[in-house]
Amino acid sequence: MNIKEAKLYVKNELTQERYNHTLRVADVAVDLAVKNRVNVKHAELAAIFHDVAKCWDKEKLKHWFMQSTLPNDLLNYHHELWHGPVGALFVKEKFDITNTDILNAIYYHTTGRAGMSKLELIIFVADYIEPGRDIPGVEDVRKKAWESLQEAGWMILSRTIKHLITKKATIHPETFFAYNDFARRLNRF
Ligand code: DGI
Ligand code: FE
Ligand code: FE
Repeated sequence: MNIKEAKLYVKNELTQERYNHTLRVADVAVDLAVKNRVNVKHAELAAIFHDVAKCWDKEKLKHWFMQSTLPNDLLNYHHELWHGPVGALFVKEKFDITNTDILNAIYYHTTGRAGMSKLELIIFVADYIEPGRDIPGVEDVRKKAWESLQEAGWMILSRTIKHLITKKATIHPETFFAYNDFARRLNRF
């Protein structure tokens, strides 16, 4: 699967707006990969596919959970959390993408997890800071991302957790595990 074919495929799967977001995430991911000496092709491919299942309807996403070994506990959380795991399984089956780092970057791009690889973190950060994002305070995260991916990851997780609390939303355990992992790595006890 080359980059051109991947782009063409997701263009047909996504709305124009979501496709444009995907291209911006890919641009940022490539720059972060160069800076952090991560395989650029892997970063670009993971970025292009990260939201491949974003525009699927809830029933179709749910169906993928039911007929696979994806953990069913995710179905007890907001459906926003389903498109990463389903997308990872989808590209593995449809395009025979077997690189586990790429698959994990897609799988965990919404919740994060403890022990994220550099590639996983790049996709997680690029998704949050891409230039089309208009999240309050995103400018600080953008600046930090070029200094330290880990600090940027910590900032995103702490902001997302705060945001979810203000909305009285459930928070997936992986998000807390990711937060704690970064807090420990950054010596914040
Ligand atoms: O798919 P994108 O919009 O590009 O970005 P994303 O996959 O990071 O999804 C972001 C959404 O997911 C945002 O509305 C916040 C939500 N979210 C992230 N972590 C959690 C979460 N929602 C819940 N309920 N719990 C989480 O742990
Ligand atoms: Fe997403
Ligand atoms: Fe995204």
